[in-house]
Amino acid sequence: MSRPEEAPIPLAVLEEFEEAGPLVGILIGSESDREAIEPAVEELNDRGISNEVRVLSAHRDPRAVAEYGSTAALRGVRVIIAGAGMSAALPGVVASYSDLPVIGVPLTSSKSAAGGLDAILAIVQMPPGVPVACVSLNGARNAAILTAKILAQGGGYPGTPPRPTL
Ligand code: RP5
Repeated sequence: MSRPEEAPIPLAVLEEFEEAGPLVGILIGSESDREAIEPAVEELNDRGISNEVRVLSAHRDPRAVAEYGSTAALRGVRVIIAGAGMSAALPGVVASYSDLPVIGVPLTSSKSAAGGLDAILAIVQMPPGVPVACVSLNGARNAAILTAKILAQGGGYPGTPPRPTL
């Protein structure tokens, strides 16, 4: 798959979307993950970085995850944060459909048999060729800070502090 900056996006494709997407897509595997991912939303909002939260389950609704991953870059999304608990396939699955950097957030779940270690292992053990970054357990805020650092490279984002001149 070619990267968006290498392949100009045909106008007809862009016209399919009603409006441009935000810079950051935040995915969670369940509505029960919403509270745990909220620190990422707050951190991005504090930094003035546009974002959206979507509840998409890699296991319960894989087609929707595929569609999101396949179209996110075309909508203008530049980083995807994906939080999930238990058998946390969401970050890896969305990464398999997108060339955007994906930051996984392993989350604890009251249903977890391993207190969150299951989610950590699911996210960090991606096969070679399909990288997913992984922050700490329930590290939603760190995921947002890492996202801001990624966005600050290259063109940056609105309000990015100027780079120091050496
Ligand atoms: C995972 O299973 C979700 O990310 C969530 O952390 C966990 C439990 O989901 P629910 O059964 O509460 O919807 O897929």
